[in-house]
Amino acid sequence: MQAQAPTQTRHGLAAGEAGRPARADWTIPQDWARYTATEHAVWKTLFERQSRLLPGRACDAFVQGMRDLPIGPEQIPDFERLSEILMARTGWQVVAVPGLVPDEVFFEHLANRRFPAGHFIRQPHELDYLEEPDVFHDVFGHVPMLMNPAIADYIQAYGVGGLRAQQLGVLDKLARVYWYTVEFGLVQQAEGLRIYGAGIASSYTETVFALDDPSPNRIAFDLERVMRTRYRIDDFQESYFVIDDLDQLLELARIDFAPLYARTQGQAEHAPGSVLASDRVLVRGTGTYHAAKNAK
Ligand code: HBI
Ligand code: FE
Repeated sequence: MQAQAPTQTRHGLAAGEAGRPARADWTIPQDWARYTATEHAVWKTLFERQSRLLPGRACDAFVQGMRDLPIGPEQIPDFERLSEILMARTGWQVVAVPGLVPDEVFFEHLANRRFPAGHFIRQPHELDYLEEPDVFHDVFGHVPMLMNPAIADYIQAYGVGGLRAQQLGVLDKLARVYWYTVEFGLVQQAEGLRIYGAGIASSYTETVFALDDPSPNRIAFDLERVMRTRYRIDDFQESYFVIDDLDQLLELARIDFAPLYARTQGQAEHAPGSVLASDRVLVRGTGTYHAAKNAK
């Protein structure tokens, strides 16, 4: 992904004012006092509809993290207050950025247990449409999971690994692992499949699609398989990959990916929706959602 300087007028800043990062690490002040009533109201709308949907769908760690953090319906959360709690629990901080930042800047933050969160919030007329991660996706979706020690270590390892993968020219492979875990991962709980991926947990429509719709496949997570699997950035996923428990991410954090990069480099890639003979398929999807779209 290539970061572009934001051009829209956001968070009360004049166009252009927000467009240029003042610091080399792209962080900016959150400027919490500058959020308008309208911006807090958008947060509230998103928070309330997502909170109705998530009981019985989000994993226990997400629910617990949300409970322990100062994240509520009334106001966009203050990053400094979040960081105080996170720091005590898992050593993470939340820092404000204007939107997408360059890959190496993103990895450098993660490697140092700083989570870059978009400081702006989407417009009231585009609640389900996002070009760049905003404060709702980043704080509601990602931050509760950072209270979990396994995810906390895993995301840091992704930052360290990202810098290395970039040098090796294999970032596309590693980015898929992040995509199908941190962003769109499902986890097996005693009661059934649950969401831990932030891209799902922060999306009203994908929360329902990922768990309740007959269309997508739910496949047991396999590292090499996922490294070879392309993903959709513009629509719901065709397959979701399921881990047995969050500690599986800790194992991933410890693995040396270098031999896997070498092995997968020459191998064919898999389309987002393909199901392989070697897959452990938990739910075979009907594929009807994407088939109907392709027919148009
Ligand atoms: N920047 N703010 C932000 N958030 C992201 O999730 C992000 C990013 N820059 C690059 C990036 N993600 C990805 O393309 C990398 O994970 C590969
Ligand atoms: Fe994200």
